[in-house]
Amino acid sequence: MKIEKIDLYHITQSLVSPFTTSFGTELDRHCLILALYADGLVGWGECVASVDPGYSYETTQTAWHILTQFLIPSVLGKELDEPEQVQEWMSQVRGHPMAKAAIDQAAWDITAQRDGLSFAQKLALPYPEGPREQVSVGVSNGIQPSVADTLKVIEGRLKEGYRRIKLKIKPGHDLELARAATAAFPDVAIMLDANSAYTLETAVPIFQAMDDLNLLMIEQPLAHDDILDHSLLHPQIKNPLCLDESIHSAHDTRLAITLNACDIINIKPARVGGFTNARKIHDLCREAGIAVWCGGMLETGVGRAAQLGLASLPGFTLPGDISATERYYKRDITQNFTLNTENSTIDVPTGLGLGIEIDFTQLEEVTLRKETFRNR
Ligand code: OSB
Ligand code: MG
Repeated sequence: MKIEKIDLYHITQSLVSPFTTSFGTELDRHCLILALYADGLVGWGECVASVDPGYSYETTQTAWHILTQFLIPSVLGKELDEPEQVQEWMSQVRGHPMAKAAIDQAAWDITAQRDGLSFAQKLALPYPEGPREQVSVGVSNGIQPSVADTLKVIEGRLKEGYRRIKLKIKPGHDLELARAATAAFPDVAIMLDANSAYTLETAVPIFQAMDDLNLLMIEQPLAHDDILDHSLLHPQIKNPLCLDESIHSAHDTRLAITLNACDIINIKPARVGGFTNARKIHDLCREAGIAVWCGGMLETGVGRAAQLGLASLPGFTLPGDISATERYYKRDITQNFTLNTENSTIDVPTGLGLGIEIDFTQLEEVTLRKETFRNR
């Protein structure tokens, strides 16, 4: 398939409620949406880099720059056979995984459509069991003003049907919160995400004090670029330790496994440059007995459909940060994804490719900037 044209949209949508983490608050969610045209088909990708470089160094603006100046020119006019090729074409650019993930996702989508497969089926081709039809999901909750407010939020989430609750924490909003939440909801799978807010010295006493709380896991307590200190923290605490920010590649994964730095890895397709790398990390973890789950970045329906495909692979044994559309947006740019409340799952799309319907009226409504690139 010859890649003839790419449309890039910078969009902004209001979140249903503000999302506060240890690195800041988001209310208006910006992202880039990419449409890749070849052989009469369109593949869709999402770049989830945020406005601020708080989660990673990438921002909406750096991603726009890297995509328009380097990545889009590196793929336009190329003959696309299989999606793995785009990683090779984009390899002249160091880093910038979120920008790369948008093209990578579109390449998986369009080749799945060509092959008459869903995104999940195409990703699952190497596994005899094939993709799951439903994916277990949880919900990630921002830091609230008080412990009492957090308990109220959890109660609301349980009413909505979620069976796994993630709470964002930061120094000063941690131990008391974890104790109160596990005491109030002893049968609920509760996990904490620190987004790199601690050092080894500050983490040891706080997380040791949580040893008897039976948490599902503690996610990324230490620095975004650290694996070594996580390996030193790991044997000192009882709750399972999960890495998010620290893992960008198969190489980082091998390092974490070799150093015994974690029990679990959160695989965010965006953070690892897309689905080719996400699947490699899944394979390495499966072989090493490291559980994985699919992380999120407050995706639109475009990204959510792809997350569901990834999380349908056999190694994804823990609930993902993939919530229903209504948890994020009033009106999305695709059809809504809804929670199956009887088992806290979302159905994996079964249509060709991502199986999404783009609402072009709404897409236009939320677009701040659009540019078209053609092969010439
Ligand atoms: O650390 O997992 C994270 C959102 C933005 C940046 C970082 C993170 C998150 C989430 C949201 O936790 C997960 C979701 O998309 O629901
Ligand atoms: Mg995280």
